[in-house]
Amino acid sequence: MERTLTQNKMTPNETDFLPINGTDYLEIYVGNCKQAAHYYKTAFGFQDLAYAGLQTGLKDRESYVLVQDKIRLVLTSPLKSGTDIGRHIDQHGDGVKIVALWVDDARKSYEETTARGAKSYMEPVVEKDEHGEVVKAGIYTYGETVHMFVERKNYHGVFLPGYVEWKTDYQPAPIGLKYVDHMVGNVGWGEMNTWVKFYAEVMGFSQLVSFDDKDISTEYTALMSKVMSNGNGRIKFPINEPAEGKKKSQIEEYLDFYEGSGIQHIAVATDNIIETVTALRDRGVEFLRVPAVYYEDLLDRVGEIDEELSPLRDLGILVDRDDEGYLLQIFTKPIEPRPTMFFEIIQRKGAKSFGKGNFKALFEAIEREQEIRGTL
Ligand code: TYF
Ligand code: FE
Repeated sequence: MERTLTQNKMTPNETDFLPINGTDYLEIYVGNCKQAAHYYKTAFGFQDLAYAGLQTGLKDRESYVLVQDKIRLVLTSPLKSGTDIGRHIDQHGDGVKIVALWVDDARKSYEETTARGAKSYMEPVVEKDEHGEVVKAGIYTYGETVHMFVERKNYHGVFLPGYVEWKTDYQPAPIGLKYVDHMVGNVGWGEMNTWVKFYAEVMGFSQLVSFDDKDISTEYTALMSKVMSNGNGRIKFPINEPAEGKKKSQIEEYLDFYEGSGIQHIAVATDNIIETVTALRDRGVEFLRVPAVYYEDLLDRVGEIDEELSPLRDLGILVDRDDEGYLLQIFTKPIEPRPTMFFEIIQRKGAKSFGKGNFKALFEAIEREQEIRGTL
């Protein structure tokens, strides 16, 4: 059963101890950031923004920063052996290390959360260059994943102090990705409520929705999921835990291959999913497919929608409706050799939920992929 709970509603004299303006950037540790940057530009339409590495005096790592509307991606690789980045990649493969949150007061964010039990990743530091000043501080969440608080006082540089502008002649067109809608974490057996409690008590988030294994168990796979959201609703973090099923849950498969808890999918919003997905497919991005029968009774299930059925069917876009409207969504296949991280493309037309009506068809599509991989 889907339970939609109320959003954080604070009484006038109660204040959010961790106000967050939005997602600041996502940093992915990758084996080859130069090639990864090419992939995110070519396939996903990201644009050059900033660089740090040998040319800026760094000796141990290199980062390329890409942008598309409000989304900033930092791709980082080590330049030598024995770094924590290299160790992270060795254990997890390419994966999201940092989910940075844009705040007005990074020191206070750090103090409030560590006082409530957050494990420190980085004490507050002031970073400066000729373009101004930024305060950063970080705490750990599940696995080795980090939340960095970024306070951009009066910073006018391209990204952060230490980065220089990066602009090349190769600049494929953007494909309409707008902002990070939600980011999903997979956590180990029995850990979901620990992390729900972490987001509630340490970060002041509240629970939006929960699904249990009865909602979303298919023939083989099973999982539980709870969605945590911050006060203004700009940050939404669903958390999945595997549940016992007939065969290996897709969440368990992730945990085995990632060798721990971590980010499972990044959902990015578009205003025109048909155009965005058409462009992504043209550029070689592979998506999960549901069987054609999904579209036979789609309009009976979701009612009237603005889009024509045939492009949705041709592209494999899924549709779901809730009390407030509907949403369109589609999922890429994993984007690295390990079956771990993938992207979701989502267009919301009023709906605030996560596509519960699609879970069965979607999870069965994931199972078909697991079967092909031989990991089911
Ligand atoms: O974020 C969500 O909840 C949806 C559905 O392994 C979902 O995108 C949940 C779990 C999963 C894949 C998609
Ligand atoms: Fe999602």
